[in-house]
Amino acid sequence: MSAMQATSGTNNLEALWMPFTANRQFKKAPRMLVAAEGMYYTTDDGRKLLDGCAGMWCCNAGHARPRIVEAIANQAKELDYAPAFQMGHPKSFELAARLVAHLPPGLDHVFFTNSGSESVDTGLKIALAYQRTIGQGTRTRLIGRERGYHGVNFGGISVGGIVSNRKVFGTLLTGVDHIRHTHDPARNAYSRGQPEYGAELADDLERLVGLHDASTIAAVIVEPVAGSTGVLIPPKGYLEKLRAICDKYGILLIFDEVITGFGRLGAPFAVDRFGVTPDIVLTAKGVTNGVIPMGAVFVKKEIYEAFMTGPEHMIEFFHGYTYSGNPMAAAAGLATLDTYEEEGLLTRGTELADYFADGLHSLKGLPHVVDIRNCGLVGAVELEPIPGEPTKRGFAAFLKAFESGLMLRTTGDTIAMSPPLIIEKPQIDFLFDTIRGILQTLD
Ligand code: PXG
Repeated sequence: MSAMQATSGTNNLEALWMPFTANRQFKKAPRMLVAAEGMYYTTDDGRKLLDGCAGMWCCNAGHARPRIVEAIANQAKELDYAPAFQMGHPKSFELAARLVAHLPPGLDHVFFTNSGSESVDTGLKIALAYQRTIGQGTRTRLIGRERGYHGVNFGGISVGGIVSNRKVFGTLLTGVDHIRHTHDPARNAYSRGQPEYGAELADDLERLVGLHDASTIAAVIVEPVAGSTGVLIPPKGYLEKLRAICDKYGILLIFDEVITGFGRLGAPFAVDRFGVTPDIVLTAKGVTNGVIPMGAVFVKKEIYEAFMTGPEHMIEFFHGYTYSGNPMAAAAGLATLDTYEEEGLLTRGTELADYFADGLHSLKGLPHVVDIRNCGLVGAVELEPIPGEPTKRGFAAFLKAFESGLMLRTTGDTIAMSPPLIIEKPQIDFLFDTIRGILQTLD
Protein backbone atom coordinates (compact mmCIF):
# COMPACT_ATOMS: atom_id res chain seq x y z
CA MET A 1 0.00 0.00 0.00
CA SER A 2 1.39 3.40 -0.91
CA ALA A 3 1.72 6.16 1.65
CA MET A 4 -1.14 7.96 -0.06
CA GLN A 5 -3.45 4.97 0.33
CA ALA A 6 -2.47 4.56 3.96
CA THR A 7 -3.26 8.14 4.92
CA SER A 8 -6.24 8.83 2.71
CA GLY A 9 -7.96 5.64 3.77
CA THR A 10 -8.97 4.74 0.25
CA ASN A 11 -7.37 3.39 -2.84
CA ASN A 12 -10.34 4.37 -4.94
CA LEU A 13 -9.91 7.83 -6.38
CA GLU A 14 -12.41 7.21 -9.14
CA ALA A 15 -15.68 8.48 -7.63
CA LEU A 16 -14.58 12.07 -7.17
CA TRP A 17 -14.89 14.38 -10.16
CA MET A 18 -12.30 16.98 -9.23
CA PRO A 19 -12.90 20.68 -9.98
CA PHE A 20 -10.68 22.50 -12.50
CA THR A 21 -8.33 19.52 -12.50
CA ALA A 22 -6.79 17.22 -15.07
CA ASN A 23 -8.60 14.27 -13.42
CA ARG A 24 -6.90 11.44 -15.30
CA GLN A 25 -3.43 12.87 -14.81
CA PHE A 26 -4.07 13.45 -11.10
CA LYS A 27 -5.45 9.98 -10.47
CA LYS A 28 -2.38 8.41 -12.07
CA ALA A 29 0.00 10.45 -9.90
CA PRO A 30 -1.96 11.96 -6.99
CA ARG A 31 -0.75 14.95 -5.04
CA MET A 32 -2.30 14.58 -1.61
CA LEU A 33 -2.12 17.09 1.21
CA VAL A 34 -2.79 15.74 4.68
CA ALA A 35 -1.91 18.59 7.05
CA ALA A 36 -1.06 22.28 7.18
CA GLU A 37 0.43 24.66 9.71
CA GLY A 38 1.72 28.19 9.36
CA MET A 39 3.45 28.53 5.98
CA TYR A 40 3.61 24.82 5.20
CA TYR A 41 1.55 21.95 3.90
CA THR A 42 2.44 18.33 4.58
CA THR A 43 2.00 15.74 1.85
CA ASP A 44 0.89 12.15 2.45
CA ASP A 45 4.47 10.98 2.05
CA GLY A 46 5.56 13.29 4.85
CA ARG A 47 7.13 16.08 2.82
CA LYS A 48 6.77 19.76 3.74
CA LEU A 49 5.65 22.16 1.01
CA LEU A 50 6.02 25.90 1.33
CA ASP A 51 2.63 27.39 0.54
CA GLY A 52 3.42 29.80 -2.28
CA CYS A 53 -0.19 30.70 -2.98
CA ALA A 54 -2.07 30.83 0.35
CA GLY A 55 -3.98 27.68 -0.52
CA MET A 56 -5.76 29.15 -3.51
CA TRP A 57 -5.29 32.84 -2.66
CA CYS A 58 -7.36 32.46 0.49
CA CYS A 59 -5.33 31.48 3.58
CA ASN A 60 -3.90 34.97 4.04
CA ALA A 61 -2.93 34.40 7.69
CA GLY A 62 -1.42 30.99 6.98
CA HIS A 63 -2.70 27.66 8.27
CA ALA A 64 -4.07 26.25 11.53
CA ARG A 65 -4.14 29.63 13.20
CA PRO A 66 -5.06 28.99 16.84
CA ARG A 67 -7.73 31.68 17.25
CA ILE A 68 -9.58 30.50 14.16
CA VAL A 69 -9.35 26.81 15.05
CA GLU A 70 -10.64 27.49 18.55
CA ALA A 71 -13.44 29.77 17.37
CA ILE A 72 -14.78 27.15 15.00
CA ALA A 73 -14.63 24.38 17.59
CA ASN A 74 -16.42 26.51 20.17
CA GLN A 75 -19.03 27.71 17.71
CA ALA A 76 -19.92 24.18 16.67
CA LYS A 77 -20.71 23.38 20.29
CA GLU A 78 -22.57 26.60 21.06
CA LEU A 79 -24.72 27.30 17.98
CA ASP A 80 -24.08 25.15 14.94
CA TYR A 81 -26.61 26.64 12.57
CA ALA A 82 -29.24 29.35 12.68
CA PRO A 83 -31.77 30.14 9.95
CA ALA A 84 -30.57 33.01 7.82
CA PHE A 85 -33.96 34.31 6.70
CA GLN A 86 -36.21 36.23 9.13
CA MET A 87 -33.95 35.16 12.03
CA GLY A 88 -30.56 36.34 13.24
CA HIS A 89 -27.67 35.42 15.46
CA PRO A 90 -25.29 37.92 17.04
CA LYS A 91 -22.05 36.95 15.31
CA SER A 92 -23.19 37.73 11.77
CA PHE A 93 -24.11 41.28 12.86
CA GLU A 94 -20.85 41.63 14.76
CA LEU A 95 -18.84 40.45 11.78
CA ALA A 96 -20.72 42.81 9.44
CA ALA A 97 -20.01 45.79 11.69
CA ARG A 98 -16.34 44.89 12.09
CA LEU A 99 -15.85 44.25 8.38
CA VAL A 100 -17.35 47.51 7.16
CA ALA A 101 -15.00 49.37 9.51
CA HIS A 102 -12.15 48.13 7.29
CA LEU A 103 -13.68 49.57 4.11
CA PRO A 104 -13.63 53.20 3.05
CA PRO A 105 -16.47 55.33 4.47
CA GLY A 106 -19.63 54.91 2.46
CA LEU A 107 -19.18 51.21 1.72
CA ASP A 108 -20.98 50.42 4.92
CA HIS A 109 -23.41 47.58 4.34
CA VAL A 110 -22.57 43.96 3.68
CA PHE A 111 -24.45 40.94 2.31
CA PHE A 112 -23.03 37.49 3.12
CA THR A 113 -22.58 34.67 0.60
CA ASN A 114 -20.58 31.43 0.64
CA SER A 115 -18.07 31.85 -2.16
CA GLY A 116 -16.62 34.25 -4.65
CA SER A 117 -18.94 33.02 -7.37
CA GLU A 118 -21.94 33.73 -5.17
CA SER A 119 -20.56 37.15 -4.28
CA VAL A 120 -20.31 37.91 -7.99
CA ASP A 121 -23.86 36.88 -8.76
CA THR A 122 -25.10 38.70 -5.67
CA GLY A 123 -23.30 41.89 -6.70
CA LEU A 124 -24.68 41.72 -10.24
CA LYS A 125 -28.21 41.14 -8.94
CA ILE A 126 -27.92 44.03 -6.49
CA ALA A 127 -26.79 46.28 -9.34
CA LEU A 128 -29.72 45.32 -11.58
CA ALA A 129 -32.29 45.57 -8.79
CA TYR A 130 -30.86 48.90 -7.62
CA GLN A 131 -31.12 50.49 -11.05
CA ARG A 132 -34.73 49.39 -11.26
CA THR A 133 -35.45 50.60 -7.73
CA ILE A 134 -34.21 54.11 -8.53
CA GLY A 135 -36.32 54.30 -11.69
CA GLN A 136 -33.55 53.31 -14.11
CA GLY A 137 -35.15 50.02 -15.12
CA THR A 138 -33.85 50.23 -18.69
CA ARG A 139 -30.36 49.70 -17.33
CA THR A 140 -30.18 45.92 -17.65
CA ARG A 141 -26.88 45.49 -19.42
CA LEU A 142 -23.81 44.22 -17.56
CA ILE A 143 -20.30 44.97 -18.77
CA GLY A 144 -17.33 42.78 -17.93
CA ARG A 145 -13.81 42.71 -19.28
CA GLU A 146 -11.87 40.35 -21.50
CA ARG A 147 -9.64 38.04 -19.43
CA GLY A 148 -11.77 38.71 -16.36
CA TYR A 149 -12.46 35.87 -13.92
CA HIS A 150 -15.55 36.20 -11.80
CA GLY A 151 -16.11 32.65 -10.66
CA VAL A 152 -18.14 29.98 -12.33
CA ASN A 153 -21.82 30.73 -11.86
CA PHE A 154 -23.80 31.87 -14.87
CA GLY A 155 -23.59 35.57 -14.06
CA GLY A 156 -19.88 35.32 -13.41
CA ILE A 157 -18.99 33.41 -16.56
CA SER A 158 -21.16 35.78 -18.61
CA VAL A 159 -19.30 38.89 -17.49
CA GLY A 160 -16.05 36.91 -17.29
CA GLY A 161 -13.68 36.85 -20.22
CA ILE A 162 -11.97 33.46 -20.21
CA VAL A 163 -12.98 31.54 -23.28
CA SER A 164 -12.64 28.01 -21.88
CA ASN A 165 -14.88 28.93 -18.95
CA ARG A 166 -17.58 30.20 -21.34
CA LYS A 167 -17.55 28.36 -24.63
CA VAL A 168 -19.33 25.11 -23.72
CA PHE A 169 -22.11 26.66 -21.64
CA GLY A 170 -24.51 27.93 -24.24
CA THR A 171 -25.77 31.46 -24.51
CA LEU A 172 -25.02 32.52 -20.92
CA LEU A 173 -26.69 35.75 -19.73
CA THR A 174 -27.89 37.94 -22.54
CA GLY A 175 -27.23 41.67 -22.62
CA VAL A 176 -23.60 41.40 -21.62
CA ASP A 177 -20.62 43.04 -23.28
CA HIS A 178 -16.94 43.34 -22.50
CA ILE A 179 -14.31 46.03 -22.49
CA ARG A 180 -10.77 45.23 -23.57
CA HIS A 181 -8.27 43.74 -21.16
CA THR A 182 -5.23 45.68 -20.03
CA HIS A 183 -2.44 43.20 -20.72
CA ASP A 184 0.06 44.90 -23.00
CA PRO A 185 3.46 43.22 -22.80
CA ALA A 186 4.74 45.07 -25.84
CA ARG A 187 4.69 48.31 -23.85
CA ASN A 188 4.68 47.11 -20.24
CA ALA A 189 6.74 43.91 -19.93
CA TYR A 190 8.72 43.63 -16.67
CA SER A 191 6.93 46.55 -15.00
CA ARG A 192 7.53 46.71 -11.27
CA GLY A 193 4.13 47.43 -9.76
CA GLN A 194 1.63 49.34 -11.88
CA PRO A 195 2.53 49.53 -15.58
CA GLU A 196 3.08 52.96 -17.09
CA TYR A 197 0.98 52.54 -20.22
CA GLY A 198 -2.68 51.79 -20.82
CA ALA A 199 -4.87 54.21 -18.83
CA GLU A 200 -6.58 54.96 -22.14
CA LEU A 201 -7.87 51.37 -22.31
CA ALA A 202 -10.58 52.48 -19.89
CA ASP A 203 -11.96 54.57 -22.75
CA ASP A 204 -13.18 51.32 -24.22
CA LEU A 205 -16.15 51.80 -21.90
CA GLU A 206 -16.96 54.95 -23.87
CA ARG A 207 -17.04 52.78 -27.00
CA LEU A 208 -19.63 50.49 -25.40
CA VAL A 209 -21.65 53.47 -24.20
CA GLY A 210 -21.60 54.70 -27.79
CA LEU A 211 -22.75 51.32 -29.05
CA HIS A 212 -25.44 50.47 -26.47
CA ASP A 213 -26.26 53.87 -24.91
CA ALA A 214 -25.67 54.54 -21.22
CA SER A 215 -29.38 54.20 -20.49
CA THR A 216 -29.07 50.43 -21.07
CA ILE A 217 -26.02 49.82 -18.87
CA ALA A 218 -26.43 48.89 -15.21
CA ALA A 219 -22.90 48.12 -14.11
CA VAL A 220 -19.29 47.44 -15.03
CA ILE A 221 -17.43 44.70 -13.18
CA VAL A 222 -13.64 44.33 -13.09
CA GLU A 223 -10.99 42.74 -10.93
CA PRO A 224 -8.72 45.61 -9.81
CA VAL A 225 -5.84 43.17 -10.37
CA ALA A 226 -6.90 40.27 -12.58
CA GLY A 227 -5.73 37.16 -10.74
CA SER A 228 -6.66 34.00 -12.58
CA THR A 229 -5.64 35.17 -16.01
CA GLY A 230 -2.11 35.69 -14.91
CA VAL A 231 -1.87 38.61 -12.46
CA LEU A 232 -2.58 41.61 -14.66
CA ILE A 233 -1.86 44.83 -12.79
CA PRO A 234 -3.95 47.88 -13.73
CA PRO A 235 -1.97 50.52 -15.64
CA LYS A 236 -1.48 53.80 -13.81
CA GLY A 237 -4.60 55.94 -14.06
CA TYR A 238 -6.75 53.15 -15.53
CA LEU A 239 -9.05 52.49 -12.57
CA GLU A 240 -9.44 56.22 -11.92
CA LYS A 241 -10.55 56.67 -15.52
CA LEU A 242 -13.00 53.81 -15.32
CA ARG A 243 -14.49 55.39 -12.19
CA ALA A 244 -14.83 58.76 -13.93
CA ILE A 245 -16.57 57.27 -16.96
CA CYS A 246 -18.99 55.32 -14.74
CA ASP A 247 -19.80 58.53 -12.85
CA LYS A 248 -20.35 60.42 -16.07
CA TYR A 249 -22.98 57.92 -17.25
CA GLY A 250 -24.63 56.72 -14.04
CA ILE A 251 -23.10 53.27 -14.36
CA LEU A 252 -22.31 51.34 -11.17
CA LEU A 253 -18.71 50.24 -10.75
CA ILE A 254 -18.13 46.83 -9.17
CA PHE A 255 -14.70 45.70 -7.99
CA ASP A 256 -14.27 41.96 -7.68
CA GLU A 257 -11.83 41.82 -4.78
CA VAL A 258 -12.13 38.08 -4.17
CA ILE A 259 -8.36 37.84 -4.60
CA THR A 260 -7.21 41.40 -3.93
CA GLY A 261 -9.13 41.80 -0.66
CA PHE A 262 -7.78 41.28 2.84
CA GLY A 263 -4.22 42.46 2.53
CA ARG A 264 -3.07 40.75 -0.65
CA LEU A 265 -1.84 43.99 -2.25
CA GLY A 266 -0.26 45.39 0.92
CA ALA A 267 -3.35 47.42 1.83
CA PRO A 268 -6.58 46.06 3.30
CA PHE A 269 -8.32 46.21 -0.11
CA ALA A 270 -7.47 47.23 -3.67
CA VAL A 271 -9.81 50.13 -3.01
CA ASP A 272 -7.19 51.46 -0.58
CA ARG A 273 -4.18 50.41 -2.64
CA PHE A 274 -5.37 52.27 -5.75
CA GLY A 275 -7.43 55.01 -4.10
CA VAL A 276 -10.50 54.32 -6.23
CA THR A 277 -13.82 53.58 -4.58
CA PRO A 278 -16.37 51.54 -6.51
CA ASP A 279 -20.06 51.25 -5.63
CA ILE A 280 -19.89 47.55 -4.81
CA VAL A 281 -16.96 45.46 -3.56
CA LEU A 282 -17.09 41.67 -3.87
CA THR A 283 -15.03 39.50 -1.52
CA ALA A 284 -14.68 35.89 -0.36
CA LYS A 285 -11.55 33.75 0.29
CA GLY A 286 -9.65 35.86 2.86
CA VAL A 287 -12.77 36.82 4.79
CA THR A 288 -12.47 33.59 6.78
CA ASN A 289 -8.84 32.87 5.94
CA GLY A 290 -10.20 30.23 3.58
CA VAL A 291 -11.18 28.01 6.49
CA ILE A 292 -14.97 28.04 6.23
CA PRO A 293 -16.59 29.02 2.93
CA MET A 294 -17.86 32.59 3.06
CA GLY A 295 -18.17 35.62 0.83
CA ALA A 296 -19.10 39.22 1.57
CA VAL A 297 -20.54 41.84 -0.77
CA PHE A 298 -20.06 45.44 0.35
CA VAL A 299 -22.36 48.15 -0.99
CA LYS A 300 -22.62 51.89 -0.67
CA LYS A 301 -25.11 53.34 1.76
CA GLU A 302 -27.24 54.79 -1.08
CA ILE A 303 -27.64 51.34 -2.58
CA TYR A 304 -28.77 49.70 0.67
CA GLU A 305 -31.06 52.62 1.47
CA ALA A 306 -32.71 52.56 -1.94
CA PHE A 307 -34.07 49.12 -1.07
CA MET A 308 -35.34 50.12 2.37
CA THR A 309 -38.70 51.44 1.23
CA GLY A 310 -42.23 50.04 1.02
CA PRO A 311 -44.22 48.26 3.73
CA GLU A 312 -41.98 47.26 6.64
CA HIS A 313 -43.25 43.70 6.81
CA MET A 314 -42.12 43.04 3.24
CA ILE A 315 -38.83 41.44 2.22
CA GLU A 316 -36.87 44.19 0.48
CA PHE A 317 -34.50 42.08 -1.64
CA PHE A 318 -35.46 38.63 -2.87
CA HIS A 319 -32.07 37.03 -2.61
CA GLY A 320 -30.05 35.07 -0.05
CA TYR A 321 -28.53 31.68 0.74
CA THR A 322 -29.29 29.04 3.37
CA TYR A 323 -25.79 29.63 4.70
CA SER A 324 -25.59 33.45 4.35
CA GLY A 325 -23.72 34.59 7.46
CA ASN A 326 -24.00 31.17 9.11
CA PRO A 327 -22.63 30.89 12.65
CA MET A 328 -19.59 28.76 11.80
CA ALA A 329 -18.48 31.12 9.03
CA ALA A 330 -19.22 34.19 11.15
CA ALA A 331 -17.15 32.79 14.02
CA ALA A 332 -14.32 31.99 11.60
CA GLY A 333 -14.60 35.48 10.12
CA LEU A 334 -14.39 37.17 13.51
CA ALA A 335 -11.37 35.13 14.57
CA THR A 336 -9.76 35.80 11.20
CA LEU A 337 -10.21 39.54 11.65
CA ASP A 338 -8.74 39.26 15.17
CA THR A 339 -5.72 37.52 13.68
CA TYR A 340 -5.31 40.03 10.84
CA GLU A 341 -5.65 42.96 13.23
CA GLU A 342 -3.37 41.63 15.99
CA GLU A 343 -0.60 40.76 13.54
CA GLY A 344 -1.03 43.76 11.24
CA LEU A 345 -1.45 41.42 8.30
CA LEU A 346 -3.71 43.65 6.22
CA THR A 347 -0.79 45.99 5.63
CA ARG A 348 2.16 43.63 6.16
CA GLY A 349 2.44 43.13 2.41
CA THR A 350 3.66 46.71 2.10
CA GLU A 351 6.64 46.01 4.38
CA LEU A 352 7.60 42.95 2.36
CA ALA A 353 6.64 44.16 -1.11
CA ASP A 354 10.07 45.50 -2.11
CA TYR A 355 11.90 42.41 -0.91
CA PHE A 356 9.36 40.24 -2.71
CA ALA A 357 9.60 42.30 -5.90
CA ASP A 358 13.44 42.18 -5.84
CA GLY A 359 13.40 38.38 -5.59
CA LEU A 360 10.74 38.07 -8.25
CA HIS A 361 12.34 40.39 -10.78
CA SER A 362 15.71 38.68 -10.29
CA LEU A 363 14.19 35.85 -12.35
CA LYS A 364 14.35 38.02 -15.47
CA GLY A 365 16.59 36.51 -18.11
CA LEU A 366 16.06 32.89 -17.05
CA PRO A 367 15.02 30.45 -19.80
CA HIS A 368 11.46 30.83 -21.15
CA VAL A 369 10.65 33.93 -19.05
CA VAL A 370 8.85 36.58 -21.13
CA ASP A 371 7.34 38.84 -18.47
CA ILE A 372 7.27 39.39 -14.70
CA ARG A 373 4.52 41.27 -12.86
CA ASN A 374 3.91 42.15 -9.22
CA CYS A 375 1.82 44.16 -6.79
CA GLY A 376 1.95 43.78 -3.00
CA LEU A 377 2.41 40.09 -2.26
CA VAL A 378 1.20 38.90 -5.65
CA GLY A 379 3.64 37.99 -8.34
CA ALA A 380 3.65 36.32 -11.73
CA VAL A 381 6.27 34.93 -14.04
CA GLU A 382 4.99 34.45 -17.55
CA LEU A 383 6.69 31.73 -19.58
CA GLU A 384 6.75 31.38 -23.31
CA PRO A 385 4.39 28.54 -24.25
CA ILE A 386 5.75 25.44 -25.96
CA PRO A 387 4.78 26.02 -29.61
CA GLY A 388 1.42 24.35 -30.29
CA GLU A 389 1.08 23.14 -26.69
CA PRO A 390 -0.08 26.05 -24.55
CA THR A 391 -0.21 25.44 -20.76
CA LYS A 392 2.11 22.42 -20.93
CA ARG A 393 5.23 24.28 -19.80
CA GLY A 394 3.33 26.02 -17.01
CA PHE A 395 1.96 22.72 -15.75
CA ALA A 396 5.42 21.17 -15.86
CA ALA A 397 6.70 24.04 -13.70
CA PHE A 398 3.88 23.42 -11.22
CA LEU A 399 4.72 19.70 -11.00
CA LYS A 400 8.44 20.37 -10.55
CA ALA A 401 7.66 22.87 -7.80
CA PHE A 402 5.55 20.28 -6.00
CA GLU A 403 8.46 17.84 -6.18
CA SER A 404 10.82 20.55 -4.93
CA GLY A 405 8.84 21.43 -1.80
CA LEU A 406 6.85 24.39 -3.11
CA MET A 407 3.18 24.78 -3.85
CA LEU A 408 2.45 27.22 -6.67
CA ARG A 409 -0.45 28.00 -8.94
CA THR A 410 -0.08 28.14 -12.64
CA THR A 411 -2.59 29.62 -14.99
CA GLY A 412 -1.82 28.83 -18.60
CA ASP A 413 1.91 29.33 -18.85
CA THR A 414 2.07 31.88 -16.07
CA ILE A 415 3.34 30.97 -12.61
CA ALA A 416 1.37 32.88 -9.96
CA MET A 417 2.51 33.46 -6.39
CA SER A 418 0.44 34.82 -3.53
CA PRO A 419 1.95 33.51 -0.31
CA PRO A 420 0.31 33.84 3.08
CA LEU A 421 0.93 37.31 4.48
CA ILE A 422 2.87 35.81 7.42
CA ILE A 423 5.72 34.83 5.10
CA GLU A 424 9.27 35.63 6.34
CA LYS A 425 12.20 36.75 4.22
CA PRO A 426 14.05 33.38 4.25
CA GLN A 427 10.85 31.79 2.93
CA ILE A 428 10.66 34.42 0.19
CA ASP A 429 14.26 33.45 -0.67
CA PHE A 430 13.28 29.77 -0.80
CA LEU A 431 10.31 30.61 -3.03
CA PHE A 432 12.38 32.38 -5.66
CA ASP A 433 15.44 30.13 -5.38
CA THR A 434 13.20 27.14 -6.03
CA ILE A 435 11.57 28.78 -9.02
CA ARG A 436 15.00 29.74 -10.33
CA GLY A 437 16.12 26.11 -10.09
CA ILE A 438 12.99 24.93 -11.85
CA LEU A 439 13.33 27.40 -14.70
CA GLN A 440 16.94 26.38 -15.24
CA THR A 441 15.91 22.77 -15.83
CA LEU A 442 12.53 23.17 -17.51
CA ASP A 443 12.13 21.97 -21.12
N1 PXG B 1 -13.81 36.29 -8.46
C1 PXG B 1 -12.47 36.28 -8.53
C2 PXG B 1 -11.73 37.53 -8.87
C3 PXG B 1 -11.78 35.11 -8.24
O1 PXG B 1 -10.45 35.09 -8.33
C4 PXG B 1 -13.90 34.03 -7.85
C5 PXG B 1 -14.52 35.21 -8.14
C6 PXG B 1 -14.73 32.84 -7.52
O2 PXG B 1 -14.56 32.44 -6.21
P1 PXG B 1 -15.03 30.97 -5.75
O3 PXG B 1 -14.95 31.07 -4.24
O4 PXG B 1 -16.43 30.79 -6.22
O5 PXG B 1 -14.08 29.99 -6.34
C7 PXG B 1 -12.51 33.94 -7.89
C8 PXG B 1 -11.82 32.65 -7.60
C9 PXG B 1 -6.33 30.64 -9.43
C10 PXG B 1 -7.64 30.50 -8.74
O6 PXG B 1 -5.36 30.04 -9.00
C11 PXG B 1 -8.46 31.59 -8.62
C12 PXG B 1 -9.71 31.47 -8.01
C13 PXG B 1 -10.10 30.24 -7.50
C14 PXG B 1 -9.25 29.16 -7.60
C15 PXG B 1 -8.02 29.28 -8.22
O7 PXG B 1 -6.26 31.40 -10.39
N2 PXG B 1 -10.49 32.59 -7.95
